Amino acid sequence: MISKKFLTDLEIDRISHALEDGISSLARVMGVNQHQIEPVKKLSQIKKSEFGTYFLKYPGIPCVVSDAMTHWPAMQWDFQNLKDRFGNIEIMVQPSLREKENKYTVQFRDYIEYVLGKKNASDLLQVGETTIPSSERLYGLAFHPFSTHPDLFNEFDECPYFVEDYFSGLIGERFRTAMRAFRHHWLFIGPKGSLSQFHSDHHDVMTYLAQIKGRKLVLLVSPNETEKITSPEGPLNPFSICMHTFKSYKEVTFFAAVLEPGQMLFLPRGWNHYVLGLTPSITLSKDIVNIFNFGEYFLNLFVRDLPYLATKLNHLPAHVKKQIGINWKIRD
Ligand SMILES: O=C(O)CCC(=O)C(=O)O
Ligand SMILES: [Fe+2]
Repeated sequence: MISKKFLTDLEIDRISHALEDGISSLARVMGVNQHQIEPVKKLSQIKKSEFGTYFLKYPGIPCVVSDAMTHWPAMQWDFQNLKDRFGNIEIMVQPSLREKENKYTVQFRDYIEYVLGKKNASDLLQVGETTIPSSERLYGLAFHPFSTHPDLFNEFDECPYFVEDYFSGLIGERFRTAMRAFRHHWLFIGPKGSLSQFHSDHHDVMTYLAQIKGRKLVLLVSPNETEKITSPEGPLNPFSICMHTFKSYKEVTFFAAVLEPGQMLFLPRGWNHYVLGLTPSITLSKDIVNIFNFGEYFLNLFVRDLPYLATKLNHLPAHVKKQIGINWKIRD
């Protein structure tokens, strides 16, 4: 069994190699029983009217959809043309999703060279910044070119054909501006070994992960089993299971899939996901809200997390605030 959070290239190759024997071969590498690994359902030609009832009713069933992105201009994105488009932008990179510390600002152009293995982490960072251990990968997961390049919205579907989405379905320019300002779109660009540790998405949104380039391993755990993969020290790392901290890991079912370009993973609300880049990759992700999660989303964001929401609105650019009619400011 592999024993660290960040995996070396060799360890990732070992996982890729095991995957050639099928998804259940992961059990061997993870040190769990074969029956604990289930393949994620693969779907196409989905009827919207049936999808909600069968796949989204809590706790829902995650799935990989193979025919939602074929017509997207975004399928043409690659490392080179994104570098040509956004080379001068500065982006924030960090070792792993939800990592609070160790965030670094780097030039997008240099970061792409790093993603492709042509630069080391130390070449990327400014003089004076601490050197990072060579096992850690820097992940460009806060890259958000959409506000400065709204033309990007014409290159993919904000709402895939098989699902309802209030963010894109409700009409009105003001509403759309507000929703886009909220940042419900995410572009993840990362090297081989990029890591998003087990987490579920903010405020109970549902999410799609659209794979544009490269391959990723995804492991999913139902919201009903969250406590089995959670400890005060952090989430379970499926490739370094610590018996003491996670007594019940032998009871967890891991839904697993390898995401290939053109495939879209759809996650109902609350599903825990662990995502490992098997190669350099580009993934586009979008939050979805509809009748199946609106209640929880509303309670989370507008009731429980109201101070966060107010602060976020307070910090929107002045022209956006004006456009959507925010006439107030938070007092110091
Ligand atoms: O692709 C990844 O590394 C993680 C993506 C993710 O967690 C999300 O979009 O919600
Ligand atoms: Fe996520």
